[in-house]
Amino acid sequence: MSKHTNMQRDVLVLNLEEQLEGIADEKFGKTIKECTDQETYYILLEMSSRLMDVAEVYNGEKKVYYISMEFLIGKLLSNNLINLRVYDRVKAILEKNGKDLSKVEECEPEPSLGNGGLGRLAACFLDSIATLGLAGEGIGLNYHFGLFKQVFKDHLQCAEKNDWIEENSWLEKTDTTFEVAFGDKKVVSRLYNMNVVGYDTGVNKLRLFDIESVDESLVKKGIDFDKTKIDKNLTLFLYPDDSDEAGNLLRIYQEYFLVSNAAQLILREQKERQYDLHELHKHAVIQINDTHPTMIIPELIRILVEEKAFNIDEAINVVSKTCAYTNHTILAEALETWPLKYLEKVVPQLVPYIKELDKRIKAKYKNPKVQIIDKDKKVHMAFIDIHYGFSINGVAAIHTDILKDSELNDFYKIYPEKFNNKTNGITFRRWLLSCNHPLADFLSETIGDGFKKDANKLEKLLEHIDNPEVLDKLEEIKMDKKKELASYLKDHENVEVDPDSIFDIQVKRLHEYKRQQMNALYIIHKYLEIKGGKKPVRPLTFIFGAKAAPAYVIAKDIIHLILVLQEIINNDPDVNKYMKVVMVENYNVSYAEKLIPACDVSEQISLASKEASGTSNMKFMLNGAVTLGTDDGANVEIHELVGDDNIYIFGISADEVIKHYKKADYVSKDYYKKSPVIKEAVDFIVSKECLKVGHKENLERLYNELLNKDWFMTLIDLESYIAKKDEIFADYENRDKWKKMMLTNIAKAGYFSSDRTIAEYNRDIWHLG
Ligand code: NTF
Repeated sequence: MSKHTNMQRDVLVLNLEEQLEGIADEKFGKTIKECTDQETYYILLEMSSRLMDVAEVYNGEKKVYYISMEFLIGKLLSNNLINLRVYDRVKAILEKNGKDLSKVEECEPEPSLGNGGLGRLAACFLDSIATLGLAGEGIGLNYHFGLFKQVFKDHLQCAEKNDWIEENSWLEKTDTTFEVAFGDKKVVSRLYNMNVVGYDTGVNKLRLFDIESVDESLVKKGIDFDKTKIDKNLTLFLYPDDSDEAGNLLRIYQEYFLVSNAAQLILREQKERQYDLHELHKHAVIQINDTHPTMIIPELIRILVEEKAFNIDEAINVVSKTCAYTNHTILAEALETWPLKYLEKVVPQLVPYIKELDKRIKAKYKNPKVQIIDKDKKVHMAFIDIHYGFSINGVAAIHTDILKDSELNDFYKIYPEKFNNKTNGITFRRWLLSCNHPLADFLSETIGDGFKKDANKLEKLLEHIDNPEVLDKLEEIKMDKKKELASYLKDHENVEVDPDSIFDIQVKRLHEYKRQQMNALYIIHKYLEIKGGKKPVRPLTFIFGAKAAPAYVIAKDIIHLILVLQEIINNDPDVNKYMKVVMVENYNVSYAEKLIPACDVSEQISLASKEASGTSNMKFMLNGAVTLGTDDGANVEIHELVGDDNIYIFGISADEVIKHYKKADYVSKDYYKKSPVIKEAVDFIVSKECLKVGHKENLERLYNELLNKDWFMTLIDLESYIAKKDEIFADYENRDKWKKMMLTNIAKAGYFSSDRTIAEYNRDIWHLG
């Protein structure tokens, strides 16, 4: 930070109280004491932006552009105050004036500009890029409605629109506008900026593009809207329903809108700084977050050829040296393949370039599996990234190995040097300092606050593994967080849970591969056991948070089942003393911040090989939960770090799963027939009890799916899951052992700081100065 800006900041911070009073007076003609929580929120917004205005802006010779359709930033107030290093002072000043900062935080609307892990990762990365003092920015879209708001009616998920943009917000409208031309229409974009503050460092920007002509009145019932009116709906929603052609086309319009704006922004900056575009790769690196922004490659090539007088070879060469791709999944349905005819309609100007890129590959390689345009005239977006980018990374060690050895093996054989792993990470500012103040404070007292800048210092905690005071304090902090959550659940979900029970939590998008249905089958099993007279030693609380894609029928059926179980179990006087089920409504980042610190058992139970990494597993561990999981994604690395004694692993291995898929020999009914325990649990889905509360159609469909398809092999792992879960619950009673496991998990979580991940991206891919 330069001396000059440092001084300006010092002046502001020294007079923080005066500053705040000044803003209160200017804005509302009141003192802080007289302001409402809402007004206080606006005052803090203004104060933060003054502090950000005097912070350093990074501008190195080379910059990373992290392009993503999603930035799941969550609320920003608390995080920004922490990163600006004024949180404690602000809190104290508010307290003096009779205000509670956590109440003020509640006034902030949550921007839900992402679906789950992929979008949240992008937000963590921006925090770490700024914290490490790297020049970088995020480029995304300013959706008016984020991921839908989930409401439960009649035990079913309903989707409602989820707005967040207010007059006064972290968004700053700029004068930058670009023209974006599609095949059949043109729109004019508008750039909005959001500051991204690093922890005790400078500020970067998140660039969000919008169109002025968005018409929010297009939304009719729930989240239904006319998908064909592109000039009015382009940035209306995150992920339109893509189950039909109009939804798919809108998605391509959105993706091209993103990359066209990104390309114009990047090239404008190169021009302003008088860089030679032949050396683009020396000044810019573009990280393509999953395949969604892949069209940046043909778009840049097109602009260089058509507007900057490059010949095609030069253009391909420089763009290929500038773009890097991150793969976040091996699930076929998430790997985008667009019918060429869709691209011809939306972006005809790119089609000749995509064909040229494809032609060059076809000339070189006969293997149909590596060709960009396949025989059905579908364009494999990931293949563009792999052939015409310089780096491809997976997001956890096992995931990258699976990419190399099976999913993308044909490519790995061609370009072994391009493949690399970058195990995901999370920002400790949000997922510890902000969401768990008591734990962060206690850690500072015990091991010093070095861990805030260097997460590996958390390991120092291990020195205290035999210190009963430290262990008891960890337990006490956990208990306080459980009490807070219990009271929140009472107010918001109208469910009473016992803070003395074990909090077993599974929060993540609803997907069959993540196997919430397996957790539900365990709950049924436990319920039947209790009914049969076998009581657990300690009550159990099973908490879920999950949204299902509105077009994903079975996922919605699984939510239905969980809500039906919640109703039956919580109202059964024989059972509700011993167990409760809570499916929280509208799980989002803010909810995660309440659930994660209160968790005892972290459910990470995906079918091995299917969860690329997972990131909630890291957040739970950091907050002292113990993982119950399969050897999948980053669980594998957690397992290696904490050792067998501090994690509960079950289920078949990724290799076995892959073998089953190759041979297509998994028959779920065999497992059902073989095991009375499995049969009993599965049959309960269509039992009289369930049918009385729930809907026949949904429950029968789910039952049949499990019996006849079960694509993600729930039944193969169910028995070992039940056994492991019983074991972890029994071990919870060995309090000394459990507290030590908590401590070990916290101490070993340092590796999963996104600062480490970003340092690796920079070292191996970006090479920023
Ligand atoms: C997700 N991918 C993966 O499913 C998670 O395992 C991973 O932690 C996150 O990405 C972040 O890397 C997706 O959401 C997508 F879109 F690729 F399917």
